[in-house]
Amino acid sequence: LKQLLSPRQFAQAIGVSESSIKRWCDQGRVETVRTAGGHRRIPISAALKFLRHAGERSLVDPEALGISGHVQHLNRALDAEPLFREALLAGDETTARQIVFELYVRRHPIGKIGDEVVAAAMREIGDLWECGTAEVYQERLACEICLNVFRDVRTALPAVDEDAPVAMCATPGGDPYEVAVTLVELVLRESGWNVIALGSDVSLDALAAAVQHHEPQLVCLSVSAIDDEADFGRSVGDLRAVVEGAGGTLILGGRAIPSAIRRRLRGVEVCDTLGQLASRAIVPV
Ligand code: B12
Repeated sequence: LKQLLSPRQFAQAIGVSESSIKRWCDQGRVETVRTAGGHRRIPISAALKFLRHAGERSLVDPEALGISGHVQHLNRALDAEPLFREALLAGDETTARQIVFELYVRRHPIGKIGDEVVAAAMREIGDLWECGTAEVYQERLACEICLNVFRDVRTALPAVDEDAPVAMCATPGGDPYEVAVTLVELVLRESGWNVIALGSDVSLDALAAAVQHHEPQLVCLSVSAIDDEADFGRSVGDLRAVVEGAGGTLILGGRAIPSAIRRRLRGVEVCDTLGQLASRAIVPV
């Protein structure tokens, strides 16, 4: 991706005249910085924000933004999964980033990108590792690439309102799975929550303390690994009491939640996918 665009490059990308872009820059419709010589430049994050959020304009020439070549015609998120997986396995962060941003500017919700592209690709990579076709380092590199790309997506999201309600997310103690919880963070940010992201491997006691301090209206726990199911069930029950006591709702999700464990979590809300989370986690007005 190019980091700074000239008005001409951005005009080419979205198929309007350069003078329209300059006008929008001056009206503040497109965030603009100035070079030392006084020329307008549009940060890539501002260009992506505009494309994704400013109504009817769409990307007609991705190459003008540095989104190029083979990922140019991805209209369905599912088409992107094999390309994304290949990029991860090859350690090709540039292509992985281009794919995610291509989908992002085509207005695919982050939850959908997470469910249909990232999780699907990582599941395949896990299977390849299990049967000895992929090396451990490829799996680790794939995670790092995802996390780097997500960091860039976060900077492209519009700023949340200062008075937006607070949501919190984490994985429980002993759960090292960062990719899923980072996607949860992005989905909540995209929905307009003011997110306090505590990351991975947070003991439920530590999380309860954070809840008491910040009183979030929503707490999302991403659960990919559980040591002791009975113990986990009890701790989640305690956490739920703390969250509800502070006026919030607890939502659980993640690969380790299905079946057996659900029965121990009676009354705790569970979502299976990020898409479900996005429709459930509407910011209260
Ligand atoms: C990456 C990875 C790791 C990395 C994680 C690194 C990191 N920084 O995150 C590391 C190296 C830590 C790791 C370790 C291990 N792993 Co591992 N790992 C994976 C892998 C390849 C991808 C996981 C991932 O990030 N997926 C991407 C996310 C986005 O997808 P997701 O988890 O499916 O999440 C989706 C939903 O569950 C949901 N969701 C998730 N959280 C939430 C939360 C909310 C609120 C909501 C609404 C929804 C939601 O939305 C997501 C998008 O759809 C999986 C393969 C797989 N099938 O998942 C194996 C896999 C899970 N690992 C496996 C194994 C065996 C291990 C180890 C035991 C290996 C070892 N011998 O050391 C250890 C155990 C670690 C532990 N303490 O549990 C096995 C598990 C087998 C089993 N039946 O349990 C798998 C399935 C690989 C395989 N095919 O064999 N692993």
